[in-house]
Amino acid sequence: MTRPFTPADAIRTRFSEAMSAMYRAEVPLYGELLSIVAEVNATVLAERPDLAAELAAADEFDRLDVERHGAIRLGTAAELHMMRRAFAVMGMVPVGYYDLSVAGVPVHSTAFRPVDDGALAANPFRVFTSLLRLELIEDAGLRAEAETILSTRRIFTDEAIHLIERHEAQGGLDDADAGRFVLALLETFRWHGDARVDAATYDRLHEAHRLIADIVSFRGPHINHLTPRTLDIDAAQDAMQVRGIDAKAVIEGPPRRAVPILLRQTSFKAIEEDVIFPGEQPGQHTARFGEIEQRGAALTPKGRALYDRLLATARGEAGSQDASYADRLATAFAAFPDTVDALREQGLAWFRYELTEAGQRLVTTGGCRAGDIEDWLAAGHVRARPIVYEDFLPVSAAGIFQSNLGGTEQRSYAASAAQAAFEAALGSAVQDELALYAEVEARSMRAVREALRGAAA
Ligand code: OOG
Ligand code: NI
Repeated sequence: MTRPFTPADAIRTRFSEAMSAMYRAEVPLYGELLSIVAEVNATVLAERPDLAAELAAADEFDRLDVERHGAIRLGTAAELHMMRRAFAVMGMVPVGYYDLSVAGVPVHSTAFRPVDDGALAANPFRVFTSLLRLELIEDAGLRAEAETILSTRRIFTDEAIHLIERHEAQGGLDDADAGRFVLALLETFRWHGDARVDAATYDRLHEAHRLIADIVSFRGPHINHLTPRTLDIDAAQDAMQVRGIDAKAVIEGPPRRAVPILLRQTSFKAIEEDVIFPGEQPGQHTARFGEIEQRGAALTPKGRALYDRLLATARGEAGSQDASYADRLATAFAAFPDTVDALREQGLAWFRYELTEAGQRLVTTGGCRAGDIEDWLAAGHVRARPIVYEDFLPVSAAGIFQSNLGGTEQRSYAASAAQAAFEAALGSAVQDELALYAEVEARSMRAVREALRGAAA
């Protein structure tokens, strides 16, 4: 007799809820962020019923309250490999490659997330997962030491590994196993204040890069932040300041816009936490923080190139004192079209095409419709909705990393992207996020054409 398997979506939701509860207990300020975001979102939805309707139509309304991302930093290829297998149990696959060495952060990363429409609508929980690039530690002695320290730690419990293997062998987990898996995997993300290295070693790692100390010194890759999604990040940022939360000075990403694009993010500074080194020696460590994000339209390669260019313009003018960063950003982005129609007509964003009610009526009454998408859009039989961006931005991620590493230090690595090495460690290729958006758009166009041309037949 075979028992039914628990859907991956349900396991992912249970896990993200358990992680959120754990992080709330560990970092109470995160709980405050959640209430700020809940308040802001409720206000926005009350003031803008049109937005509520749009979100509902785009299958984004129900997921709003559960939507969040987290981040971890791993030390070895073997850890990343097992992490991929663990996330697979929850329907999360690696999407995208982010090289952060260019920003002075000695890691490269991917985002584990669901990719199917249904899974994204149920719960788009994502985990930004970084892998330390040991080869970027200059001091050969320290590099070898870090490698030895990491080689002896076990970040997964036996139970977690056992259930991952069972999931692979059976093709799923029953409900009891799914519950056990969630609890067992949660242990990997838990904070452990007792360092595995002595204070002197910690200091040397810290001197090489604060991030290296964070990754190498502890028993596991503690979750370092969780990020709820807000519908108005400026209001949420103000609310943080009103409550006296030490928020990052600038919001990363594009400026505020009528049609939000990509991703805007801000965070509160990492908290100082007590740690204990072997021999009961007390110390402090700073790594864990809270973040909020606002998501907008996914951009095509053309749109992304324009975004990158305008962002570089705003950032590059840092020397031109007079204007604030926010002003420079707003000025630069005046060149980015800000209506749904312009974004679509100029091929800057990805869209999902669907029948309007009039279009549906046409299909059911067997009416005939010649032409193609543009004609149907003009006739009001089809509508196009921007596809929400489900991924991350390397420049923003680097800004988030930096502001939570104390902010002052600036390293630079003469490194280049090493996607092949990352994928070898991962044990699979990462999915190309642009291909995923292109596929969603193409599929929606096909469905619309089939419906309307079928009606004509
Ligand atoms: C990850 C920082 C990146 C984001 O939202 O861009 C990130 C980290 O600090 O480990 O989470
Ligand atoms: Ni983040």
